Amino acid sequence: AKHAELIASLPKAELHLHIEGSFEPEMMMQIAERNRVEIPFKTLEEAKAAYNFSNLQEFLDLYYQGMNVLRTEQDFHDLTWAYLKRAKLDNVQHVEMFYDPQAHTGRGVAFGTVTEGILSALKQGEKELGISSMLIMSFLRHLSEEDGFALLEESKPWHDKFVGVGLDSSEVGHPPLKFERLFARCRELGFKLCLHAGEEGPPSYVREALLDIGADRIDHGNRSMEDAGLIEILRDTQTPLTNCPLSNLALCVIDDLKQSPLKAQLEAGFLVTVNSDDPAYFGGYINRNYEQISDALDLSAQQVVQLAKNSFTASFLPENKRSHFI
Ligand code: ES4
Ligand code: ZN
Repeated sequence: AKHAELIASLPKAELHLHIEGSFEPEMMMQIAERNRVEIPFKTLEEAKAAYNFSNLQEFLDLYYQGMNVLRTEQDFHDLTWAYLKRAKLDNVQHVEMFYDPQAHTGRGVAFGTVTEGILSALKQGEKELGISSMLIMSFLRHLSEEDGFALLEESKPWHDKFVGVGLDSSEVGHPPLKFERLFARCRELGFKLCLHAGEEGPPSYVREALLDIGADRIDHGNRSMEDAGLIEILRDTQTPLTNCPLSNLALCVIDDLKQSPLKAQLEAGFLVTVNSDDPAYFGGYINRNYEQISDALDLSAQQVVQLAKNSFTASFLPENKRSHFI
C-alpha cells in the first residue's frame, strides 16, 4: 500500500470495535476445546470459508454462533487481551470498545463474568501495553426496549465502568426511535450515546439517532450521503462518524472500496474516522483498513494524517489527553 509506512507510524484511536468481533477462529477452536463445546468448523479453512457474507444478518448469525463458546471470565479476558496485543502492533494508543452483554446473558453467562473478564484485560492493557481504553455497553436492537431497560438495571453496579452505551445488531426494521425512552434514561445517567445508523438502514435512521435521540457519535452513517440536509447537519455539528471500510465491503454495503463515502465525507468536512468493526470476520485490523481505503480512494498523505487525528478528536478522551495527538 502506498501509505503503509505512514499509516503504521501514526498513533491511532480505535472507536468502533466489537470485542466479540475480534474472536479469531484459532482462538475459537482452542476455547471450544477447553470448554468442551461443539463448533461447526474443524479447520481454520472451514471457518474462513464460512465468512462469506452477502449482508449484515448473514454475518450476525455467525457472530452470535462464534461467541457461544465464550463461557468463563478467563475466556473474555483472553479474547480482550488478544485484541489489545494485536492493536498494539498497529500503533493503536486508545480504544473505545463495544461489547454485547445480551448476547451472553441470553445464553446463561452472567453479566459480571463477561464484564469483569473484559475489564481485567483492559486494565492489563493500560499497564503493560500503554493502551488507554473505555468500554461501551451496547444494546441489541433486535430485542425489545424493555430488554434494554432490564440490561441497564442489571449493569447498575458497573455503571462507572462504561463511558457510554451503544445500539447494534440487525438495523433494518429496528429504528433508533424504538429505543427513545431507553436512550433518554441513559443520557440522564451521563452516558455517551453511540448508535449504529445508516449502515444498511435509511438516512432517516441517522436523522432519528442524531436529532431525536441526541447521539454523540454515529457508527457507520454511510447512507447519510443520500440526504443533502443531513450532510449539512453532520458537517455543522461535527458529529463523529465511525466508518469501517473492510466491514462495508464484507457486508456488501458497498461492492468495491472505491464506492466508499469516506473521501467525500472528508472533503465535505465531516469528522469521519476509520475503524475495524469486527476484524476477525472482515479481514483486517485497523492498519489494513487505513491501507486498503487509502489505496482505493487514492487518499493523500495529508488526508491519512487527518483521519488519524480525527480518531482522537472524535474520541471521548478529555481534552488534555487528546490534544497531544492532534
Ligand atoms: C456489527 Cl458491523 C455491525 N453492525 C451492526 N451490529 C454489529 N454487531 C457487531 N458488528
Ligand atoms: Zn459495528
